[in-house]
Amino acid sequence: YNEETVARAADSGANASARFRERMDAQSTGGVVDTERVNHLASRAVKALNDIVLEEKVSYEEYNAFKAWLIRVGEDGEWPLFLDVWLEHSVEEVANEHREGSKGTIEGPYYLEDSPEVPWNGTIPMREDEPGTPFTFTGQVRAVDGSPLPGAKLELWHADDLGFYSQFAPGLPEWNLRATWTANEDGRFEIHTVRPAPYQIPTDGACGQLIEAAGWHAWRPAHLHFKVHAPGHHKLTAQLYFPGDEHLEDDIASAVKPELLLNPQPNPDGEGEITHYDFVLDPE
Ligand code: MBD
Ligand code: FE
Repeated sequence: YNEETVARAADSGANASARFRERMDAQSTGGVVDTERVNHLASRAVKALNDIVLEEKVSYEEYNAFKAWLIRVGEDGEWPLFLDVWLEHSVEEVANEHREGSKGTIEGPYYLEDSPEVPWNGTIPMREDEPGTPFTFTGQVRAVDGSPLPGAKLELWHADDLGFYSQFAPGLPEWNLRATWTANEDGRFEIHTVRPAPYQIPTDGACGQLIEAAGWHAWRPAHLHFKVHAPGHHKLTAQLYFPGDEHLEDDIASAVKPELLLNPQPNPDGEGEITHYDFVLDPE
């Protein structure tokens, strides 16, 4: 897997920017935020930055370093990464504050639509010699009233055992560790994959430069990304985490919640580990 180790920030950033632009272009565009709201939010954002400069007595040296860094974020294609790591968690909090079903969390920069469909108990696309602990994930999709949701769709995407995502790092098959399951007539699913590794955001780009300059760290705990949806219900975007992970308490993306922890056990019927987790969807 040598090639993966040469994954570069500017490549994954360019991919993330291009994929995001494609998705936005496919949706209805233009005028989605009205003038009054843009005026209000943009004015507040500009004022917040000016307040920092005045209160902190920011120097020309600091201003120019900031300006150079912002330029580099764009050049490295790291706006999706920067925004999803340091801002999306608040947007998610606002969006889902009234949900009664399962807790969600941020989507992050590496989701792709239309991953390959597999049966309700299928195996995720992976390499023949895919490294990592075999991982079985069973559960049920239900409505808040407890009724099962047959035919619910579950999209799963996650990093490999080295922390790389297909289509954002070189040398991986196109749909590696990405798939869509359809729950059976009881709303149940049985997912077969491997455990992902903890994820380090690229250290060689603008975001890595900020982390280094500020003395922060670049780690997210190992996680499985899900989107779960069924007709008449709100789509749930979630991530699930593993107990004992070093970075549960200091996720750089602030996206861990206690409800999102799995409880994997040795699999009595097979290799590796097994875990159970149910998803409860809110009505639309
Ligand atoms: C990830 O894999 C991720 O999930 C988030 C939120 C940010 C950066 C990388
Ligand atoms: Fe991720």
